[in-house]
Amino acid sequence: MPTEFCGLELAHPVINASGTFDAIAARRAFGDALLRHFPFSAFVSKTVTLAPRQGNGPPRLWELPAGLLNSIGLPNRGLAGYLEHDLPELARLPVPLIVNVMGFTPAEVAELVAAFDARPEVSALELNVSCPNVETGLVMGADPDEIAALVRRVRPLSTKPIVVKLTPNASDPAAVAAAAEAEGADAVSLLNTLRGMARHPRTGEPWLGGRTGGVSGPAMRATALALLDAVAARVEIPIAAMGGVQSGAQAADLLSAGARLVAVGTESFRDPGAGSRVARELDEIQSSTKNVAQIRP
Ligand code: RRO
Repeated sequence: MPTEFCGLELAHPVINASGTFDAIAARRAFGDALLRHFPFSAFVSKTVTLAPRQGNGPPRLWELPAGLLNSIGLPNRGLAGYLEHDLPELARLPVPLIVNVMGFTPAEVAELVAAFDARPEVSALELNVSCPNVETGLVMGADPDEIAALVRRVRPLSTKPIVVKLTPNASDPAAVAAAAEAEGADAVSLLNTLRGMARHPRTGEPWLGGRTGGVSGPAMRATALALLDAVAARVEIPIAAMGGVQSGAQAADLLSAGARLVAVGTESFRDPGAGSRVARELDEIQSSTKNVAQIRP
């Protein structure tokens, strides 16, 4: 199932959702077998910020009946630490590397985009815009004008494909996607997590150290399909879709709703090989659909 995405030639349409698969830890756990059987056709790194971050205090997770609530809070080494420690390891993966970046002002995003433009190990950039612009107080990915201004600013700084990751915590994410496309984004990905909360079962206080978190997993499947349907009607650039995918059939739903790629996220926490399994099941579905089409055109 070779698939083209923003000029990248991928072996199949299944990638990972940012922050849901730690390829460096997986390499330590599984050794070179990980490289021989890498579950995804491209690897999206966890979010990198300019400065190092500790992340949120515990607890960071809460299990839901059909998914996960997380409030990890972007722990990462920061740009310099990522370039020194993470990038050399991720460059050894057998698939193209897409680096996910987040800044708290457009200037910070610009600095990150320019820094990664200079790195040949990086095939594309994904902008995580699910955070407030500290200058305007608006969540960048929730407002079409904020996104337009951001993409206009960073687009000239990189020749690499730029993917804008949409948040469902917006009144009109399809308008955000259209604004990103108009300013030169090469693709959009959707969706980031939906804001949610859990209360401590005994004290009634907020459970998560970060107070609120983001819902992912099967609970998000219907939301992802509806959002994808709306975005696919508004943009022509390719879409990488995700939201609770656990099987090839669910990946096929996203492809038929207009996605070019499908990302596996929360399912990888349960089964680190989920990406390979979903790709295999998807291949079987696509082959049998083609056979049926040949019998009954
Ligand atoms: O680190 C997080 O808590 C986090 C991020 Br940056 C994100 O984009 N989405 C999410 O669900 N959690």
